[in-house]
Amino acid sequence: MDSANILVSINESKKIATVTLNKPKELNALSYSFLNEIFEALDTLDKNEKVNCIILTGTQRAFAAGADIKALVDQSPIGIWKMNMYDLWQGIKQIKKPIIAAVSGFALGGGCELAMICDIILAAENAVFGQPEIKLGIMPGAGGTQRLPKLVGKHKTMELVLTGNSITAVEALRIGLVNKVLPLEMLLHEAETMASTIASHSTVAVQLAKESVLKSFDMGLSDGLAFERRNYMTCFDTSEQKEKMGAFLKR
Ligand code: DAK
Repeated sequence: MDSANILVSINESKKIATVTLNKPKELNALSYSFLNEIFEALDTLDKNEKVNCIILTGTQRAFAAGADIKALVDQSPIGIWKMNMYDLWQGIKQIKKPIIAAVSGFALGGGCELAMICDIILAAENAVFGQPEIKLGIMPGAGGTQRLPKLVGKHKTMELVLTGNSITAVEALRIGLVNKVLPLEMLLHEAETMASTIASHSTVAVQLAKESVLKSFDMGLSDGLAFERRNYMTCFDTSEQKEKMGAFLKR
C-alpha cells in the first residue's frame, strides 16, 4: 500500500490514517496509474478495522494540479472511455470512512475535484482552488460541474468553470468550498485533531451518517428522509449505542 508516490501512515491509538500524495516534481498530477494508487490506498484503509477516519493530503506546493495533461493531450473520446478513469473516481466516492482533505498549494481541475469528493476540506493559507480545464479546451470531467454548484451555488460555479480562474483559500472559505483555513504549519495538526474526534465515535454510526449525508446529493427529500431513518435505526443495533447512552444516563 505504501509506495514512493503514496505515503501511508496509520496511528492505531487514534484510529486515523494519513495518505500523502507524493509526486512533488509533477505537482501530484493525476495520471491513471497515480489515481489508481490513490484509490487502492484508500480502499485498503477502508477495509482496515484499525482505521476509522482518513486524511488525504499532498505536498506543501500541491494537493494535486489536476489530471496529467501529458496523458490527455493526444487522447480520443474512445481512448478516454477505455482508460476507464470514471471507475476510479466512482471507487473513491464509495469509500465508507470519512476522508478529510488537507489541502496545501494547488488543488486544480481533477485536484479540486478530488478534494470535493472528500467529506471535509481543510485548507492551508497557501491553497489555491480552481477548475482551469476551460483554458485547455475541455471542461471538468470528474464532478466539477456537479459537485461545485451544490457546494457554492450556480453563479460561483459558472465563474470558476467558465473563466478557469483560481481562487485563494480565503475566498474558498468565503464561498463555502472549504471548512477552515489554517496556517500551513497547523494544517495537518488540525486535520489530525478533527480526524481523531471523528474516529473516536461509533464506527457504524459515523459511516452510516456519512452515507446518509451523501444520499442527500442524489435523492429527493422524501427518499432521503426514508434512507436516513433506516440508517438511524441501524445504529440501535450497535453495542456503542447501548454503552454511550447507558453511560450518559449513569453520569
Ligand atoms: N499535468 C502534467 N504536468 C503538470 C501538471 C498537470 N496537470 N501541472 C503541473 N505539471 C508539471 C509541469 O509541467 C512542470 O513539469 P516540468 O516542466 O518541471 O517537467 C511541473 O509540474 C511544475 O509545474 P510548473 O513549472 O508549471 O509550475 P508553476 O508554479 O509555474 O505553475 C501551475 C503551477 C499549477 C499553476 C501550473 O503547473 C498549471 O497551470 N498546471 C496545470 C493546471 C491545470 O490546468 N489543471 C487541470 C488539468 S485537466 C477525467 C476526469 C478528470 C479530469 C480528466 C479526465 N476522466 C474521468 C476521464 C481532469 C482534468 C484536469 O484536471
